[in-house]
Amino acid sequence: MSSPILVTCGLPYANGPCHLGHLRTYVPADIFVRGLKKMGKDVLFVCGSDAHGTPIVVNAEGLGMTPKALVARYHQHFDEVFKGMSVGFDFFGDTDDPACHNRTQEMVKALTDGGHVYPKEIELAYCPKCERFLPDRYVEGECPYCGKPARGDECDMGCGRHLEPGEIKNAVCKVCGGKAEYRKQIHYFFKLSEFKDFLLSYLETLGGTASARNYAKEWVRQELKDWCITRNMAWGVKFPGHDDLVVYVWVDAPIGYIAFTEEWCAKNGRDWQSYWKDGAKIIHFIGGDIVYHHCIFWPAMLKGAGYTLPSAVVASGMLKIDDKKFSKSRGNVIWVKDDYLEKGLHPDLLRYYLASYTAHNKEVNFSWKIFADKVNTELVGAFGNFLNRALTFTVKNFEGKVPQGEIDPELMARIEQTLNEVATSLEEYEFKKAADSVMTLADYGNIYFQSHEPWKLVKSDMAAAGAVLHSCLQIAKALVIFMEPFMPSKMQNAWKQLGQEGSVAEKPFLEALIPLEEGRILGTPEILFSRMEEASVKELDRIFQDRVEKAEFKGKAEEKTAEKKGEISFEEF
Ligand code: B3M
Ligand code: ZN
Repeated sequence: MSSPILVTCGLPYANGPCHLGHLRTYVPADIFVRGLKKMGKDVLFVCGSDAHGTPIVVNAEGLGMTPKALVARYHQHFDEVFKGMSVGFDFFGDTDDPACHNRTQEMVKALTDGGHVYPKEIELAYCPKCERFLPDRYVEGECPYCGKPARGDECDMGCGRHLEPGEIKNAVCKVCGGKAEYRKQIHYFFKLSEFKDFLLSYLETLGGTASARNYAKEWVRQELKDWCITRNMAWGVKFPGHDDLVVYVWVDAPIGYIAFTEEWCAKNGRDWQSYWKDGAKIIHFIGGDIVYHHCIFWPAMLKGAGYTLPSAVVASGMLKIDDKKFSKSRGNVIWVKDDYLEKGLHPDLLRYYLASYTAHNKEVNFSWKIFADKVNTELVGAFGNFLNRALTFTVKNFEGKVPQGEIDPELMARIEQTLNEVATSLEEYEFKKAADSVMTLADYGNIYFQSHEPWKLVKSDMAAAGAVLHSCLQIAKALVIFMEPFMPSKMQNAWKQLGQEGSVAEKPFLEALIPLEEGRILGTPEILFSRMEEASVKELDRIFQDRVEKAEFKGKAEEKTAEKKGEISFEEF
């Protein structure tokens, strides 16, 4: 087998439920991994909950829970939703696992020993009333660069910059709302500025989406400040030698990728170093908003500590709902569990939508109306229709067996062409292109069936009719194999209908070129995709619109109270 490939997905904060925006990254990554397996690659797919950081601590405090309990709750939630959506991680860990604590401390020590970390006194926001320092999201104020309202660690409503501790102006304590003061403290810094030349040449070789690479290059060319990697908190990974400090969450979060690999390897008799020390292919799938961390901080840390560098960073475009910016506080959100899975909707329909709507690095717009249109035209009208026609016709006219007769060589060539397109597109992270190629083959199948008029041939030339159906069923077989990465459970059902054994997930793409065995008994044809009726689309949309209206109402009321108190209102986190 070829050298191992590790695919990871950005770690969800175990802080709130899974929404459609999350799936924009996880579903294509899963499709990619399934595709690689079909190309015979040795691939490992890991992810886990991001357990640390101030958002979790602040939220847990607000809920009267420990951070650990909050993390456990959402860890389980994400695990269930991923399973429900057929996102099949080999390992789904948690950055509070001992493996992650150990690996983080080892790496921080290696960076320190290598002279890449130094202490420095800085002025930090401190709340005199709460008697504590205010790291990251504990503090809100103004962005020093653009003046917009910002959080302690990022200018989320303005210029989007990452903010270093102490940079925020007019700091206010998020817990008590009081004005913060600035106090001196020793913190530890990673000498990111030393990695400028390394990063500039590394980014030239980095694979994945061009948008991620170019964005990162721009930042590196402009400014590269040293990075404060410690925080005054109890929850997190202790900074070696300083029990009052933990490392910044963006240090241990990506180290989770290594820790999860170690945990999986320990259980499966593999050597984690073959992934992280010996130059395996490491591919990170992330949301477009965390490119900075994955293309700048992370490779510099890996380089400094002597680990394998990622070979690709694949950043997904954002998600809009009803053409409006995704926003939890504005109610412009679709919750995967409540609004989708628990409404009895099949995961594969949404997987198909997310992958085939547009290119991976572009913005996806979701609406229930478009969802229903895509299901009804593409899945019911084209794909499902072809499969069902080929199968029911054979069952009716050929005693439910694969008919005898030569498979049309032109059609076989067409299948081979699709195979090449699908494999190449997947390798280039062009998921829409891959899905479109499969759908084009389904259209070809429909036209082939229609133009060869087997319903006439069965009356005049049974042998010719047999050859047509054998050919059509061969297309059906290919379609099912090619579509499996996108719609795994629907395709498993179709595989059975074709009278095939085993799991279609385990069949390589090349199997599509093996002729269906004549005389093989087919399964019972079933409708694979059902139409989405207008009434149910309206009902789903009503639930969504109600939420938006409620949020608008609540937002207006809050704005009024904020105005009265003279406060600035912030988007929740
Ligand atoms: N937990 C989520 C985000 O910022 C964050 C990702 C960590 S990946 C190492 O999108
Ligand atoms: Zn700003």
